[in-house]
Amino acid sequence: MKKNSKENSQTLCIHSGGEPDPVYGAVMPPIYQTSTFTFKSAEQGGRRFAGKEKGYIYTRLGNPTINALENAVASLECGKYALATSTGMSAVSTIFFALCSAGDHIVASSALYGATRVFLENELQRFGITTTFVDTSRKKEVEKAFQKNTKILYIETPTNPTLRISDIKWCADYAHKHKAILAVDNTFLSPILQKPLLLGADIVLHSVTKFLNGHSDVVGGIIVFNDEDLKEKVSKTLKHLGGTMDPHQAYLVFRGIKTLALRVLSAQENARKVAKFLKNHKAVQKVIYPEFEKDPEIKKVIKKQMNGPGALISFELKGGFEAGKKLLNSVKIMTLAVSLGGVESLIQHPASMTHSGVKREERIKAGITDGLVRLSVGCESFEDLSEDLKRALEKV
Ligand code: LCS
Repeated sequence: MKKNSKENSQTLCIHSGGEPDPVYGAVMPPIYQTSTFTFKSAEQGGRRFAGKEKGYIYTRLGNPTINALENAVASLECGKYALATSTGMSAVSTIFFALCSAGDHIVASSALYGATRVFLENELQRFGITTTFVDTSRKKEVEKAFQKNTKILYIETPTNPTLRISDIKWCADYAHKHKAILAVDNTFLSPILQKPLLLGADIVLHSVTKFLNGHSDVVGGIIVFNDEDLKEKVSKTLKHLGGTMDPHQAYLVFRGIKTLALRVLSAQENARKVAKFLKNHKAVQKVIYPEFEKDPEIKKVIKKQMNGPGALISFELKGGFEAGKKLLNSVKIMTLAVSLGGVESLIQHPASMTHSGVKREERIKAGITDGLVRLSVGCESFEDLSEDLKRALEKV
C-alpha cells in the first residue's frame, strides 16, 4: 500500500488513534465523561501540575477520549500533534490569539468562511492585528500583500464558497522565506483528498463539524501541527481561552471518522455527476467545481495537491438570486440549511446566509455574488438528487 495514498487513508480512518481499552479491551475508546481526575496523593497532584509526571489532571487540560480523537486526526493529516477545539471558530481564533500580537499582520484568502473573515476584519483589528485579504490563488497578489510584519499566511483551499485553489507548496515556501508561517483550513477537502502538512504547511485546521464528523450532529474543530514549539504555544493559549473540546463531542467525531473515507469518496462521486448535470442544464448560468477549472496553472496545482475535486459545488442561475430563492424553496431531498460535509445534501445562499456578515462590496470583490448558490453534495443516490434538482429547476 502506497503511504498517504487514498487506500492508506481509508485504513487510517478505521485504525488510528484508539489504544485498546486497558480495563475491558473495548474496541472503541471509552467516553471519559469527567471534568476532573483524582490524584493518589498531594505529591502526585503537585508532580502532575509541575509536568514531572504524566497523567490527567482536569479535562480542559487533557482527557483520554479527546486524545484518542487528536491522535486519529494527527495521523490522518500526517502530523505529529493535534488539539481538538469546541468549534471550528475556536480553532480559527485560537491560532491568531496564540501566534499574533499587536502590530502584527496577516495575509488571508479574500473568500473565506464568513465568520472567519469577519473575525479577522472586525475582532482582531481591535487588538491591533491587521489583515490584507487577497486572492491567494494568484501568487503576485500574495507577494504584493506581504509586509515586514506579516506573521501568518492564512488560506482556505478550496475557498468557501468560491472554490478557489491556492498552491499550498508555493504558499508555504513563500511564507517561510519571509519568516511567516502557513496555516491551511482543510475543512472542504478533509485529509482524504488533501494533506497540507506534506506540502509544507505549518498548521492545518478543520471545522470537524463538517466532513470529519460527517453526521450534522456535532460542532467542533481541530488544529494539527508537526512542530512541537508551535503546538505548545497554541496549546497554552487554547487552555487559557478555554475553547477545548468535550469528551462526548470527541467520541462522536472519533466515531464519525471511521467512515470518513467512505463518505467523502461517495459524496464526491455524486458531486461529480451533479456538477455535470448542472453544467448542462438550461437554467444554469455558471458552475464552479474544481474539475471545471480552466486556468492551466491552477489545473496543474489541482493535479499536484488534491486527490479529487471534493463534494462542494457553487453555481449561479440565469435568473439570479430570485431564481436561486425559488430553487432553495423547491428542493425536497436536498435540505435548505447552512453547514456542509454531512451525509445529507445541504443547499444554501451565501450572500444572505453564511457570508451575510461580510460587507457587500468586499463580498462581491471576493467572487461571492448575490446569485451564488452553494451545494454540499451528500451520500444519497444520484438518481434521487438529480430528480430533485430537475423538479426544482423546472419551477425557476
Ligand atoms: N472553516 C470553514 C472552512 C468553515 O466552513 C467553517 C464553518 C468554519 C471554519 C467554522 O467552523 P464551526 O465553528 O462552524 O465549526 N462553515 C459553515 C458554513 O459554510 N456553513 O455553516 C457553517
